[in-house]
Amino acid sequence: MKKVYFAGSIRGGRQDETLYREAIEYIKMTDIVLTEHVGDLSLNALETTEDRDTRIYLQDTGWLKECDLVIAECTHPSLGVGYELAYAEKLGKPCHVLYRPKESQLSAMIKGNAYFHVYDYDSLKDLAGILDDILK
Ligand code: 6IA
Repeated sequence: MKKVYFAGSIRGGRQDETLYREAIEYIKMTDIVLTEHVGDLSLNALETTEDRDTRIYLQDTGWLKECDLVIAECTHPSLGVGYELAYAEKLGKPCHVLYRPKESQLSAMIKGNAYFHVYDYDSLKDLAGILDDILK
């Protein structure tokens, strides 16, 4: 079983929360997701204390070192997800980026970087096939 770091917007906005959760549940049928909180409907993204944020940073960068691959949903832009992708690239982890071109334009810093495997899709129903390809 592969260890997957699933990245999705938290403080950048939770519009895609349900989709993240569905993707995470799908991945968990065959593999391990280190970052289940990204799809957690009870997450209060606005709550913050300095201590908690330090713990989150240390925990997430630890998981990036531990994971076998990163899957990032980037339709809804997030500073944290962009940072995680750059961090994972420096660690040499395979990075797979999902986004829906009808709803947003992917940053050139991601789309223009040949290191990232970018997958366009239309809706949730297309995700299973893409995730199967990534995880096989
Ligand atoms: O800038 P953003 O918040 O949108 O960044 C989202 C990315 O950063 C996600 O892919 C996460 O891996 C990571 N991240 C951001 N916030 C958290 C977090 N907050 N916990 C874990 N990872 C995070 C907990 C909030 C708390 C009130 C329960």
